[in-house]
Amino acid sequence: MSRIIRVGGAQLGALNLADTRDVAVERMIALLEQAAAEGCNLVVFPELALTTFFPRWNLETPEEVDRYFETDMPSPETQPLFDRAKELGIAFYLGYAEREIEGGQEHRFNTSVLVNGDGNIVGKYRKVHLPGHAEFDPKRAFQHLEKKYFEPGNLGFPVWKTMGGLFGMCICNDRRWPETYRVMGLQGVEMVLLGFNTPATNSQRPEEADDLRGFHHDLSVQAGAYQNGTWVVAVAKAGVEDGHKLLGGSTIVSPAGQIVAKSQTLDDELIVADCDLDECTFYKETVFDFARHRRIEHYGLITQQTGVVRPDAAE
Ligand code: ING
Repeated sequence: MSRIIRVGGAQLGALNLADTRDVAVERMIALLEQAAAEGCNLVVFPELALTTFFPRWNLETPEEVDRYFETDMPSPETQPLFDRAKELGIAFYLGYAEREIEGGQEHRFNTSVLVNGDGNIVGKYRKVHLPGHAEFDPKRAFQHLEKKYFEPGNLGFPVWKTMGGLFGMCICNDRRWPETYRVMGLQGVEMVLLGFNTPATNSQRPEEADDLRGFHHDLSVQAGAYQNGTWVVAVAKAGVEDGHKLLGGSTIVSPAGQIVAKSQTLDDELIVADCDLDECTFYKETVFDFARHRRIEHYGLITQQTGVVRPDAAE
């Protein structure tokens, strides 16, 4: 028995400040058409796929910030994407900046939605791990102000039963934290979908080689996949946006932790893999049979404290 999902990773190349949402949507529909032609059932788009990676800029006024946010999803600009995906019967993951107004309160999240082949939103996720800093930092080569523009996600790490399997979502920096995958792994997740926008250089260590960034990306998603017996699909917004380079390396990883597809360019590029969800079962029933092997009586520190507490100096 096999439950094969043909997955398309729809990597986007650069979106500059001057690029409108219509440009982004047009390029995403072209990738969707290509995915349909290659028989994909599911397509994963990047994090913040509708605009340039704006957290690299120090935006001063709410009006400047809100230009990058969506108050509705689908919005008028993204409706054509939803319509075309429904016509093609293709499910998709889309990352975007969400502005929620509830009871007179405004909240801003770095969000993704999972849309099924009928065009219905079956799940929403809000990025939990926000990297970078909350105030303009003149010492950095460029800014990474996600802590200024977004609140930490408040939806946890849900897993949804859809498309004949168990699917979860996360976003970019989440993929570096083992807790992300393990919370979904404890819900039996079989495929984790994520988009990312990763600066190719380290704003605090410009001399860091950018292949190290690629190594850390692969390490994170391969470990997450293997240690939880799940597929991981990680898709970049890549390329040079207004002079700032974003990492490529969109990747599809099997439950064995092996990379089965990887992008080769920094442009719009579709990677495709046939992912058999039944490949998860062996790992979930042997080496990572959590019920048989985990010893939670020893894991308390993981949720009892946030930062490091070092033991007192030995007597
Ligand atoms: N970007 C980066 C990421 O986690 C980063 C930020 C890069 C943090 C490298 C630490 C090291 O891939 C986003 N958008 O989270």
